[in-house]
Amino acid sequence: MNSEQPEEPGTPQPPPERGTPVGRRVLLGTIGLGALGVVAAPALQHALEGFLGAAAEKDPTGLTGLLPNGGGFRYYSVASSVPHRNATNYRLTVDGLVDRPKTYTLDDLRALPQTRLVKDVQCVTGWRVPGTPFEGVRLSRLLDAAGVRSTAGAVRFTCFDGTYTESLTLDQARRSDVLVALRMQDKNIGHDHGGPVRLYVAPMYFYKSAKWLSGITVTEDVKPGYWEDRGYDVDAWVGHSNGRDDEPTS
Ligand SMILES: Nc1nc2c(c(=O)[nH]1)N[C@H]1C(S)=C(S)[C@@H](COP(=O)(O)O)O[C@H]1N2
Ligand SMILES: [Mo]
Repeated sequence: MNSEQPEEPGTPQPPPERGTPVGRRVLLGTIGLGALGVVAAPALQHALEGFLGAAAEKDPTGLTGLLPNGGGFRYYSVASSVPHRNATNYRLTVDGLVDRPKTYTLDDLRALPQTRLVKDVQCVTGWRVPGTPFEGVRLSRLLDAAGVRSTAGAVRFTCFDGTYTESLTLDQARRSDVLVALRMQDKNIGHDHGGPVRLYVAPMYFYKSAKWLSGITVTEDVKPGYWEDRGYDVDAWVGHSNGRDDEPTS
């Protein structure tokens, strides 16, 4: 557990802009005190997420301690508490419109060929962490192993936090830069970052990269995920402004 990261955010809060500390005055000036106490518009809600957990411990106003952790990542969870899973009790199910549904253990996933990608991570709220390595099993490999039926058009992801969901079209899910990730920043993914296994959708905003991944269900159509139900784009392509968001050739 990284002590720099908040663990269980309660009320959401605004992130600093790209690693710049945001002072209390700026915060209040931007959104107004009233917005802190209620659930705001979806976009603001997301912009505000993941903040009070740590700050509240440090300051009763909940308005200080806005600094991102050293690596530039913020801790995000829409669930207030998430169970821990490890090599003993972690399971990933692949089911739905497939010929061979399967349940993987962590060791099963580790035994499969691993792909490593190093790209920028970008949250839709503006923060970015450049050149972050992710490593894991290509989602396309798990889909091929399951035998996707011809009627299928999409993939739905569920999480053992019991709340978060995401989805991709089948074409998106089959891209070579979409991983069922076991490692991030060249370490096994820790609990706070969605370990032991999270989705990593390299070319899309980071909200697509569902943490604590526990289910992959092949479906007919895309069913919008948690944030998408709250107003976010289902097709969450990151702008190509960094010139590094294209699909890798290898
Ligand atoms: N299960 C789950 N996955 C999630 C989220 C979440 O709240 N719950 N937040 C998303 C968002 S908005 C972002 S920016 C990233 C944050 O990942 P991190 O906590 O590793 O920085 O996770 C994404 N995946
Ligand atoms: Mo995000």
